Amino acid sequence: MNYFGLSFVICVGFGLVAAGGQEQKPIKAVAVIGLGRAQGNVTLTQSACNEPCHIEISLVGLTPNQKHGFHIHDKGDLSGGCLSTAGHYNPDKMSHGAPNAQIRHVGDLGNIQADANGECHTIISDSLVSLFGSRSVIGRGVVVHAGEDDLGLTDHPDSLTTGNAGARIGCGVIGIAESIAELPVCNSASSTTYNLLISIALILLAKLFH
Ligand SMILES: [Cu+2]
Ligand SMILES: [Zn+2]
Repeated sequence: MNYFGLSFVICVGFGLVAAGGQEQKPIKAVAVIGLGRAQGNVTLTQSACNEPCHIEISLVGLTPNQKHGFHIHDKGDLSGGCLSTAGHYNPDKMSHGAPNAQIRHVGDLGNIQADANGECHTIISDSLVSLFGSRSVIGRGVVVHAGEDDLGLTDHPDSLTTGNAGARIGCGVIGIAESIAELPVCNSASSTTYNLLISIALILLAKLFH
Protein backbone atom coordinates (compact mmCIF):
# COMPACT_ATOMS: atom_id res chain seq x y z
CA MET A 1 0.00 0.00 0.00
CA ASN A 2 1.43 3.41 -0.99
CA TYR A 3 1.39 6.55 1.12
CA PHE A 4 -1.82 7.78 -0.44
CA GLY A 5 -3.61 4.52 0.21
CA LEU A 6 -2.40 4.51 3.78
CA SER A 7 -3.48 8.10 4.34
CA PHE A 8 -6.87 7.32 2.84
CA VAL A 9 -7.41 4.40 5.18
CA ILE A 10 -6.30 6.45 8.18
CA CYS A 11 -8.57 9.35 7.22
CA VAL A 12 -11.62 7.21 6.61
CA GLY A 13 -10.94 5.46 9.90
CA PHE A 14 -10.66 8.84 11.60
CA GLY A 15 -13.91 9.99 10.01
CA LEU A 16 -15.77 6.88 11.13
CA VAL A 17 -14.46 7.22 14.67
CA ALA A 18 -15.51 10.89 14.67
CA ALA A 19 -18.97 10.00 13.34
CA GLY A 20 -19.48 7.36 15.97
CA GLY A 21 -17.68 9.42 18.55
CA GLN A 22 -20.87 10.95 19.88
CA GLU A 23 -21.00 8.40 22.62
CA GLN A 24 -24.47 7.09 23.43
CA LYS A 25 -25.23 5.65 26.81
CA PRO A 26 -28.53 3.89 27.42
CA ILE A 27 -31.28 6.07 28.86
CA LYS A 28 -33.77 4.88 31.44
CA ALA A 29 -36.94 6.79 32.22
CA VAL A 30 -39.97 6.05 34.36
CA ALA A 31 -43.56 7.20 34.63
CA VAL A 32 -45.35 6.56 37.92
CA ILE A 33 -48.98 5.94 37.02
CA GLY A 34 -51.67 7.28 39.34
CA LEU A 35 -54.45 9.90 39.50
CA GLY A 36 -57.01 7.15 38.90
CA ARG A 37 -57.71 3.52 39.63
CA ALA A 38 -54.86 2.27 37.44
CA GLN A 39 -51.64 2.40 39.43
CA GLY A 40 -48.07 1.29 38.89
CA ASN A 41 -44.93 2.00 36.93
CA VAL A 42 -44.01 2.27 33.28
CA THR A 43 -40.25 2.01 32.76
CA LEU A 44 -38.71 2.93 29.42
CA THR A 45 -35.17 1.97 28.40
CA GLN A 46 -33.34 2.52 25.13
CA SER A 47 -29.70 1.73 24.38
CA ALA A 48 -29.10 4.14 21.47
CA CYS A 49 -30.77 6.49 19.01
CA ASN A 50 -31.73 3.97 16.38
CA GLU A 51 -32.57 1.12 18.72
CA PRO A 52 -36.14 0.27 19.78
CA CYS A 53 -37.43 1.57 23.08
CA HIS A 54 -38.35 -1.14 25.59
CA ILE A 55 -41.36 -0.29 27.72
CA GLU A 56 -41.92 -2.33 30.85
CA ILE A 57 -45.44 -2.02 32.18
CA SER A 58 -46.48 -3.01 35.69
CA LEU A 59 -50.01 -1.95 36.58
CA VAL A 60 -52.82 -2.91 38.95
CA GLY A 61 -56.40 -1.63 39.18
CA LEU A 62 -57.37 -2.48 35.60
CA THR A 63 -60.62 -4.17 34.57
CA PRO A 64 -60.04 -7.95 34.80
CA ASN A 65 -59.55 -9.73 31.46
CA GLN A 66 -60.01 -6.55 29.48
CA LYS A 67 -57.92 -4.60 27.02
CA HIS A 68 -57.04 -1.01 27.86
CA GLY A 69 -55.84 1.66 25.45
CA PHE A 70 -52.27 2.68 26.31
CA HIS A 71 -50.64 5.79 24.86
CA ILE A 72 -47.97 8.41 25.21
CA HIS A 73 -49.76 11.75 25.27
CA ASP A 74 -48.39 15.10 24.15
CA LYS A 75 -47.99 16.78 27.52
CA GLY A 76 -46.51 15.87 30.86
CA ASP A 77 -49.01 18.19 32.51
CA LEU A 78 -51.13 16.63 35.27
CA SER A 79 -52.30 19.94 36.75
CA GLY A 80 -55.90 19.22 35.80
CA GLY A 81 -55.65 15.45 36.15
CA CYS A 82 -55.06 13.08 33.22
CA LEU A 83 -57.03 15.36 30.87
CA SER A 84 -54.18 17.92 30.95
CA THR A 85 -51.91 15.51 29.08
CA ALA A 86 -53.87 16.56 25.94
CA GLY A 87 -53.94 14.31 22.87
CA HIS A 88 -51.63 11.53 21.68
CA TYR A 89 -47.99 12.52 21.04
CA ASN A 90 -48.08 13.14 17.30
CA PRO A 91 -45.08 15.13 15.98
CA ASP A 92 -45.69 13.95 12.38
CA LYS A 93 -49.36 15.04 12.25
CA MET A 94 -50.58 11.56 11.38
CA SER A 95 -53.90 9.81 12.04
CA HIS A 96 -54.36 7.47 14.98
CA GLY A 97 -53.43 3.85 14.33
CA ALA A 98 -52.07 0.57 15.62
CA PRO A 99 -48.47 0.35 16.89
CA ASN A 100 -47.53 -1.78 13.87
CA ALA A 101 -49.35 0.41 11.31
CA GLN A 102 -47.57 2.70 8.83
CA ILE A 103 -49.89 5.56 9.73
CA ARG A 104 -49.98 6.15 13.48
CA HIS A 105 -49.20 8.65 16.17
CA VAL A 106 -45.76 8.19 17.74
CA GLY A 107 -47.63 7.78 21.04
CA ASP A 108 -49.85 4.97 19.77
CA LEU A 109 -48.89 1.92 21.81
CA GLY A 110 -52.16 0.07 21.23
CA ASN A 111 -53.66 -1.92 24.07
CA ILE A 112 -52.45 -3.66 27.17
CA GLN A 113 -54.22 -6.81 28.38
CA ALA A 114 -55.32 -7.09 32.01
CA ASP A 115 -55.23 -10.53 33.65
CA ALA A 116 -57.98 -12.01 35.85
CA ASN A 117 -56.76 -9.89 38.77
CA GLY A 118 -56.91 -6.67 36.80
CA GLU A 119 -53.13 -6.54 36.53
CA CYS A 120 -50.76 -6.19 33.64
CA HIS A 121 -47.06 -7.02 33.75
CA THR A 122 -45.51 -6.98 30.34
CA ILE A 123 -42.75 -5.54 28.17
CA ILE A 124 -43.36 -4.05 24.75
CA SER A 125 -40.84 -2.72 22.23
CA ASP A 126 -41.47 0.18 19.92
CA SER A 127 -39.35 1.63 17.12
CA LEU A 128 -40.99 5.07 16.94
CA VAL A 129 -40.95 5.95 20.62
CA SER A 130 -37.56 7.39 21.52
CA LEU A 131 -35.85 8.73 24.61
CA PHE A 132 -33.13 10.37 22.49
CA GLY A 133 -32.93 13.59 20.52
CA SER A 134 -35.50 16.23 19.70
CA ARG A 135 -38.34 13.67 19.64
CA SER A 136 -37.58 12.30 23.07
CA VAL A 137 -40.74 11.43 24.98
CA ILE A 138 -39.10 12.40 28.28
CA GLY A 139 -41.38 14.96 29.90
CA ARG A 140 -44.50 13.75 28.07
CA GLY A 141 -47.44 11.85 29.54
CA VAL A 142 -48.45 8.19 29.69
CA VAL A 143 -52.18 7.46 29.81
CA VAL A 144 -54.14 4.27 30.53
CA HIS A 145 -57.73 4.24 29.25
CA ALA A 146 -60.88 2.58 30.58
CA GLY A 147 -61.71 0.96 27.26
CA GLU A 148 -60.09 -0.76 24.33
CA ASP A 149 -58.30 1.24 21.63
CA ASP A 150 -59.90 0.39 18.29
CA LEU A 151 -56.56 1.14 16.57
CA GLY A 152 -58.19 3.48 14.06
CA LEU A 153 -60.08 0.60 12.44
CA THR A 154 -63.74 1.34 13.20
CA ASP A 155 -66.13 3.95 11.81
CA HIS A 156 -66.57 5.60 15.22
CA PRO A 157 -66.02 9.37 14.77
CA ASP A 158 -63.09 9.30 17.27
CA SER A 159 -61.42 6.25 15.76
CA LEU A 160 -58.78 8.19 13.81
CA THR A 161 -57.95 10.59 16.64
CA THR A 162 -58.17 8.67 19.92
CA GLY A 163 -59.09 5.10 19.00
CA ASN A 164 -62.23 5.71 21.07
CA ALA A 165 -60.49 4.25 24.11
CA GLY A 166 -62.74 6.01 26.60
CA ALA A 167 -61.99 7.68 29.93
CA ARG A 168 -58.52 8.09 31.38
CA ILE A 169 -58.12 5.82 34.41
CA GLY A 170 -54.47 6.50 35.15
CA CYS A 171 -51.61 8.68 33.97
CA GLY A 172 -48.09 9.78 34.74
CA VAL A 173 -45.18 11.85 33.45
CA ILE A 174 -42.11 10.26 31.87
CA GLY A 175 -39.10 11.37 33.89
CA ILE A 176 -35.39 10.55 33.78
CA ALA A 177 -34.69 7.55 36.00
CA GLU A 178 -30.95 7.25 35.62
CA SER A 179 -28.81 10.25 36.26
CA ILE A 180 -27.31 11.60 33.05
CA ALA A 181 -25.27 14.78 32.72
CA GLU A 182 -27.09 15.92 29.59
CA LEU A 183 -29.55 14.36 27.20
CA PRO A 184 -27.72 12.77 24.25
CA VAL A 185 -28.38 14.19 20.82
CA CYS A 186 -28.97 11.98 17.80
CA ASN A 187 -26.32 12.25 15.07
CA SER A 188 -27.61 14.87 12.67
CA ALA A 189 -26.97 15.01 8.92
CA SER A 190 -24.84 18.11 9.42
CA SER A 191 -22.45 16.37 11.81
CA THR A 192 -22.08 13.49 9.33
CA THR A 193 -21.38 15.98 6.54
CA TYR A 194 -18.88 17.75 8.80
CA ASN A 195 -17.03 14.49 9.46
CA LEU A 196 -16.99 13.73 5.75
CA LEU A 197 -15.55 17.18 4.93
CA ILE A 198 -12.86 16.79 7.59
CA SER A 199 -11.92 13.39 6.11
CA ILE A 200 -11.69 14.81 2.58
CA ALA A 201 -9.58 17.74 3.81
CA LEU A 202 -7.19 15.35 5.56
CA ILE A 203 -6.94 13.20 2.42
CA LEU A 204 -6.11 16.26 0.31
CA LEU A 205 -3.52 17.40 2.86
CA ALA A 206 -1.97 13.95 2.94
CA LYS A 207 -1.75 13.98 -0.86
CA LEU A 208 -0.23 17.48 -0.86
CA PHE A 209 2.56 16.58 1.54
CA HIS A 210 3.15 13.16 0.00
CU1 LIG B 1 -54.58 7.95 25.33
ZN1 LIG C 1 -53.19 7.96 18.68
